[in-house]
Amino acid sequence: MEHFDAIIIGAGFAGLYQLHILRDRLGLKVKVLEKADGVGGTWYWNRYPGARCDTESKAYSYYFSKDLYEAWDWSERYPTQPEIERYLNFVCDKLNLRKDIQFKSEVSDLIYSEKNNIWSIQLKNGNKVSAKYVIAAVGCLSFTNKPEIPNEKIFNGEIYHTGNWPQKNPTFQNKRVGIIGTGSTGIQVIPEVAKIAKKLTVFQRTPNYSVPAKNHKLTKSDQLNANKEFEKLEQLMLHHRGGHPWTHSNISAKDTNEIKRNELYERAWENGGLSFRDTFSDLSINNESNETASNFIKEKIKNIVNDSKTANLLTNFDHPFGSKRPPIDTNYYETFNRKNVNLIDIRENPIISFTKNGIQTSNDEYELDALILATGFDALTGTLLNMKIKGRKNITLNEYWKAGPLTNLGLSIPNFPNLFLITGPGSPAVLTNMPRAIEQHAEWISDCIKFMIINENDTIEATQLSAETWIESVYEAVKGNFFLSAKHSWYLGGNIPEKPKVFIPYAGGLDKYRQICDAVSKSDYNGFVFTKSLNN
Ligand code: FAD
Ligand code: NA7
Repeated sequence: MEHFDAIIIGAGFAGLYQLHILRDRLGLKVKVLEKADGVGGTWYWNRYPGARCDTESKAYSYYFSKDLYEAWDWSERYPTQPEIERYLNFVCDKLNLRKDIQFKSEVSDLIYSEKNNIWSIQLKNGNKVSAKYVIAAVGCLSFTNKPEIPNEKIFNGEIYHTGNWPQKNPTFQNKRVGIIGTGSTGIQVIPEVAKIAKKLTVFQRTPNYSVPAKNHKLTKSDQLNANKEFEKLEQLMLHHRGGHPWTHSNISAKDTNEIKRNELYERAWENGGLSFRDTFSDLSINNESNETASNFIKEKIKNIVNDSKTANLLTNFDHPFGSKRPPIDTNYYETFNRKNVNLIDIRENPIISFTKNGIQTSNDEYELDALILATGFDALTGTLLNMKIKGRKNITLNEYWKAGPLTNLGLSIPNFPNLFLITGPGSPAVLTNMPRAIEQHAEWISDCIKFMIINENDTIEATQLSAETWIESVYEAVKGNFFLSAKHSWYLGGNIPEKPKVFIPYAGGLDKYRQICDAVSKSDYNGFVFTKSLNN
């Protein structure tokens, strides 16, 4: 069995950077194990029509090297899936990473041996390797949520999940297509499929508040500006709670007079994108303020959508603006003015089962040639728990996290020594522009391993007390935030029936979180214990 200093699981944004710094800065013997047959992670699997990043390209890039940043030019304000996949392949080749990545290698089991402080890593194909350190860079949105709809086997049509899209793009020309899901993904895929399908039926459980993306091609001068502004953008992202390149508003919506408030909303709407939610400082914590944003968006939707019944369904919100991941779109609401698009309310009339020819809801049958599930992911914990992970004293991660994930800083789990998580539960992860959170984690992990090498430590492990204290901080950070009030929210495990209903990511801000992590490393890792074997 081949032995490595470190095994990294996953070859997305996180795994690639972690490989680079452990191998090229620390000189370790490292291997990346990746289930797919290519790099990209999210941007390998999510190749549905319209797949695109909602973070602007100038911010959705690695920032650890200015040279690398300048060597790549993005073509649009928001990069498409194929362009991000190309970018990650470019990074992979530029840093000569590919030779240390083993594709088609899905990890099924991770077993820790207390006798020799080594992880044994079992692959689904039967192969095994071992390592001192394991870094799970498995992604927080990579385990698809496929709702169980009875009688799937009798359905004669095709079924696709957006998060596991076939390499060979299916064709929807002249087909009757159904889409379940109106989250960020549904909102991207619906306008694209509507353009090609004979008929599109959208099954909506919960309407979403979407803001126009205002995407556009980037000119040569936009690209040069992004390079010139590298340091400025870096600083902005460093100080923004979500790692985005803009500043926070310090104005309360409820304390701003209506004319001024609408002027600011209009400006933000025209500018487009995720920064709309930062128009005012109190949209996520004050009812009155939140309602101003909610009403503004409702009005916009009603002005765009011609049919009043459809417009009512699209604005029949049951959660405050921003309490779920706010989507951005290109022609989403406009799509419902097309003659070939039909919106069905499955909150009122739930889906009961598949039929031979389509989908049966409580009040009607819809004939379909293809069904697209844009139903999201078992977020933050799903991919980790999909592996059988056994730590000290044969404790399994599934048992240990029965009541909800317990980590110190989302980076490390008591009883699972030398196992690090990138953007794990309890870290800011999905509440951020993720490349910023990923770089911060990978660097913290690399610094920690360097510290261990210098101090000749064998193991590092979060203490039970530090993890319990940290999870209290995670709950504390979200108190009073509307995040807690959205039904079915995947931030709360609400989209997966059997999942514990706890708020999973750290909502205190990436800026503050970074300071906490830095203080921990400066204190020689307060909250962690190290061991040394007798041989040292
Ligand atoms: P991933 O990219 O998910 O990579 C994880 C890799 O681990 C995958 O390749 C997977 O195959 C592999 N893996 C998992 N389990 C195993 C196993 N057992 N064995 C071997 N390999 C395994 N973030 C933003 O910041 N802005 C956005 O606008 C944005 N849009 C998104 C849109 C979509 C449709 C999705 C799904 C996510 C989006 N995200 C966005 C989040 C996105 O996941 C992150 O930005 C980033 O790509 C995560 O990188 P990662 O390397 O951590 O994980
Ligand atoms: P989301 O945000 O989880 O959205 C999933 C959608 O699917 C949402 O509208 C759900 O309705 C719907 N859904 C999920 N399960 C069901 C069932 N069982 N029945 C009916 N409808 C269902 O996933 P996305 O992929 O859009 O976005 C996830 C992240 O990935 C996001 O950050 C993007 O950037 C990429 P609900 O709201 O739960 O009622």
